[in-house]
Amino acid sequence: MFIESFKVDSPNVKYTESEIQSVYNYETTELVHENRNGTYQWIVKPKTVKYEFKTQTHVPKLGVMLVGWGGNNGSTLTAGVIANREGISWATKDKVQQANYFGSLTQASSIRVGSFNGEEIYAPFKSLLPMVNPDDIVFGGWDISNMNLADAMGRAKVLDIDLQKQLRPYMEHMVPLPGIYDPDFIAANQGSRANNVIKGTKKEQVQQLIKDIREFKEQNKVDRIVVLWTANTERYSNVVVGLNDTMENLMASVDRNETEISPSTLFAVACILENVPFINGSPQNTFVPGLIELAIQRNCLIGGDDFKSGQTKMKSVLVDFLVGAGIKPTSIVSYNHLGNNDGMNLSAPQTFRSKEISKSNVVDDMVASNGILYEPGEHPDHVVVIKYVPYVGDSKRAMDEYTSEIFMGGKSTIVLHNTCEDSLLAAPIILDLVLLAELSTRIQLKAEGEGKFHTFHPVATILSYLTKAPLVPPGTPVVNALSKQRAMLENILRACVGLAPENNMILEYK
Ligand code: NAI
Ligand code: DG6
Repeated sequence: MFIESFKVDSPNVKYTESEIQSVYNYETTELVHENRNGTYQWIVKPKTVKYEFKTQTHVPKLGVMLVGWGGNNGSTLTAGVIANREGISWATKDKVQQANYFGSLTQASSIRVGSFNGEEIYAPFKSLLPMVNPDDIVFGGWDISNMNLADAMGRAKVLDIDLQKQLRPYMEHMVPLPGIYDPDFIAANQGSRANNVIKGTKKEQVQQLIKDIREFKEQNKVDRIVVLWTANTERYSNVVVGLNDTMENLMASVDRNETEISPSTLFAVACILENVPFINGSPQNTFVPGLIELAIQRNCLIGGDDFKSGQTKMKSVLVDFLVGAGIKPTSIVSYNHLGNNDGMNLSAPQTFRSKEISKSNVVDDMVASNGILYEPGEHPDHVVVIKYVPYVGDSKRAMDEYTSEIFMGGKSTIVLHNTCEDSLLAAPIILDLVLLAELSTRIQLKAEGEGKFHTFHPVATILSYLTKAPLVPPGTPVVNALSKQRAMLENILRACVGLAPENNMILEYK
């Protein structure tokens, strides 16, 4: 059975006019490796830590500023949200299609609330805590191409033409602000697009971005802004001692107009200085150590890297399943071709390398979790290939081959083929990222023994489910397995309303 909403009735939960307060017992373990009776043993001690959470329930009017607004993802997301808001439907050759938010965890997935008369009861994911309604988001942003969003939607060739015609009047007046174009960081083939750029030194560019953010906030009367990078993939920046390794060095490098500071890092600097959450949807190392330090020092949310949309999402399910089943993946080959502007940009070796890195590390934690299958340091062969084929446009073709060792020396090979518009996968993920980033800034917590409430760590691991290479605070383990990432997110939100984590034990029926 599906219910639309629910309220928790518990001595541990209080709904006030402005907050939901919860007291939560976090059941965890403490490990020690100690000498007992002459031999070293691992001792596991279950422990309970009492946490308090408080979540502001007032939902702000949210502005979302996309870097790369006029790209395929930016224009598709903007169009999709307008279509939902306006209740637009359009004719396809199959049927009359209604706008929807399919593919969005927050808008189109559900959580189990409990059992009632022997039936499982589910509710929308978004009913867990008050979240911004996507229909209410005000979109804006930057692009190095000055094309208005209606034309950009046409250039992207993602949405059905009947839908595009209906959306044009809403999007023609939307024109991106000038972006930061640095040909050293993206492919040379993007040069012809760059007709809308901020001039000046890097320091002046950061100042301009800050001005843009302030003006957008003022003009649109929004309470809160989230900025998300969905612009072209950049090459990796060199991380150099004295250049970008510390907060001071990074800021001094911006002042000195150092060439190795990338446009995406400049956007992130501007956001952090303005205390605006910044999310990186592309694979490059925007978050150089000095930038992470700046975000931590200013307690400003940052999240990334690289949307986890198709092939990698499958990988983080399939390899988790295989390794979890005691099967040993030994070779993973992921090939894809696509013909959109992203594909064209990735056809240059330096930008491809950024993508190759973020797509390649996604099975590390699963491999490390099973010492029966893998020796320390052993990894499956893992190859990633991307080819640019203009004709297929945004309709990416992804082929994967997983070879595994099974029982008694047997081999099992699984082959997957997926054809799908890339931007229709990415757009709902962008939506989730901005909605969850905004929500997480309204949550505060305190463990027993801690004097004061504080926000989550500014490096937002809570967003891991949505990214290929989750950015984590220094010294924190990276979790790539999709089911664990989802459970982490859902269970933290459940804790905020005093609900136990979903443990799937269903003891009441045993
Ligand atoms: P796109 O090439 O259509 O759009 C990128 C836009 O960014 C372009 O309009 C370009 O003019 C603009 N741009 C480039 N540099 C800029 C800058 N410095 N400042 C402002 N604007 C700038 O690409 P698409 O398909 O929208 O993808 C965007 C990013 O998302 C890419 O980096 C891609 O690798 C990443 N991504 C996409 C996924 C998908 O499923 N579509 C999944 C994972 C990541
Ligand atoms: C070529 O692979 C284009 C890329 O931008 C991908 O579409 C994107 O990284 C999505 O990757 P995945 O592995 O999640 O499908």
